[in-house]
Amino acid sequence: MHSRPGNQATRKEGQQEALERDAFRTAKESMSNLEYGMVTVIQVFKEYSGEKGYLKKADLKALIHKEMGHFIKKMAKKELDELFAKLDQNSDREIDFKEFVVFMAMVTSACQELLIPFHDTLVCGV
Ligand SMILES: [Ca+2]
Repeated sequence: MHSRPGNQATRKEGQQEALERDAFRTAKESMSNLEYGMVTVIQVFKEYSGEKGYLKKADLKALIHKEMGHFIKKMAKKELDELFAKLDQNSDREIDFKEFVVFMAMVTSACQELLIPFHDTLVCGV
């Protein structure tokens, strides 16, 4: 069976992506905890923003509930609306990555002030 040029291109792209994933996986293993944390922030943003590249309010809500449950208590609709408006600095009803990073900085700063040593772990109760 002959493969079509389109299939070859797709296969080549798949191989390139696999190589990049392997290289990234190798790099990730040698990263510091801080670098690993930064990569995780990027990956989580991409996971929830998807192809569109920004967070709508429902995306932010899901991200907070699923990824930040130890740091942020469940929010009422009004609280989420207020948070979203505060984070959406250019008022386009989307949270882009730069706006998201500000949110990460706000939460991290709040947690740093409230860190409570607890056995071998640190517990943050925002
Ligand atoms: Ca925005």
